[in-house]
Amino acid sequence: MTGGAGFIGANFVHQTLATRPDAEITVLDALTYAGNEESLASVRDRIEFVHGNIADAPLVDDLVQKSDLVVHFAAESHNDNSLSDPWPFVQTNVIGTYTLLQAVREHDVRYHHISTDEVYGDLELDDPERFTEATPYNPSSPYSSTKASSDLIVRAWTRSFGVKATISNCSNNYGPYQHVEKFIPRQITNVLDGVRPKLYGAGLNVRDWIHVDDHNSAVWAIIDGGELGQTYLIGADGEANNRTVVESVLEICGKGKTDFDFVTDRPGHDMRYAIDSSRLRTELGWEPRYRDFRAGLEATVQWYRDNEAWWRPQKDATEQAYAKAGERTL
Ligand code: NAD
Ligand code: TDX
Repeated sequence: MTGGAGFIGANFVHQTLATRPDAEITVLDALTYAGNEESLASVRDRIEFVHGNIADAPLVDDLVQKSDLVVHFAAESHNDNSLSDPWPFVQTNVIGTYTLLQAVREHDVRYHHISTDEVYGDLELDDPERFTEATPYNPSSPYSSTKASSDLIVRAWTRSFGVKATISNCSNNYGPYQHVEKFIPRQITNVLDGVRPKLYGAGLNVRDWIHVDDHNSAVWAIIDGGELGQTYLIGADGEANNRTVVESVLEICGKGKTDFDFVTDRPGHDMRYAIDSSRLRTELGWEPRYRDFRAGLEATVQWYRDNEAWWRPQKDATEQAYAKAGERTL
């Protein structure tokens, strides 16, 4: 697998070792600013860790040759960073995925591609429709456009070269080991530091939250039972606007519900994402385990309270990057 030192990938390693003790896992990860070996420290002797880049074709070819399944999580994953500097997104998300596809094609290895609902663009707040597997691609940001590009490469390699691939497009994840640049960990750690949370624009943008363990159980359902060449949307009916999420974090931490600031909006900020995951549920029988977002959020706040040593080293640099990008209180 790729990207095992990142947020979702590290949780995938832990879940897989817990539920499939016979699995032999090799992690390929470049340990960018977003990768953290500490996330794998407790299982380090149960996996093979390779420090390397998914765009390194000879390395990828060698590792793929020795594998019977490739699950591709590695990516540049943060929209705000993609607005400051899109190049690493093209390099990793497009060229990196191309490199993996060439290797699985060469060695006829089963491949699962992890992607995002952001490839579909956004919805109006009052749109009765949600994203389905048939929704046309319409990405807004450098991040989502490079993820869309990677999905299209997978589809083309499947059709033209018979690569044995499936794709999943998931909504916003939350849970342990998420980098403090992302919305929920950023606000939790701000509140723990006595800093007011920061809402972009009017705070009305809606995200469809899913616990990372539910994302990963869906990935396994698709690997086990998904039809080759097909795409599955992953979501847990968790729509909430950003202001509601911040109010919940403040409440959980014993602060006033209005103790937040509005800051400069993200350029091109997608208004709403919403997933219809009927296909995954009816065809593969998958169901989320975390149905109570508030309870999942409470557990996540507790995880960041208990694991300051994990996130503290990234916190100052992350906030400095936001300040340098011009974020200011409205
Ligand atoms: P992350 O940024 O936390 O982790 C990315 C990992 O990939 C890091 O460990 C990093 O070191 C590694 N990486 C980056 N570039 C690399 C390269 N060139 N070679 C090797 N390793 C490299 O990301 P995440 O939030 O865990 O997302 C994982 C995947 O899930 C991504 O493909 C993302 O698009 C997708 N996704 C994320 C979400 C979400 O809410 N976070 C939702 C849907 C889909
Ligand atoms: O400080 C903040 N204040 C704020 O209001 C930050 C960091 C974000 N936001 C808003 C922007 C979004 O509406 O919160 C929402 C969530 O923001 P992010 O955590 O940056 O996530 P998003 O842009 O929605 O993308 C995420 O979900 C889809 C992941 O980062 C992607 O990797 C995934 O594909």
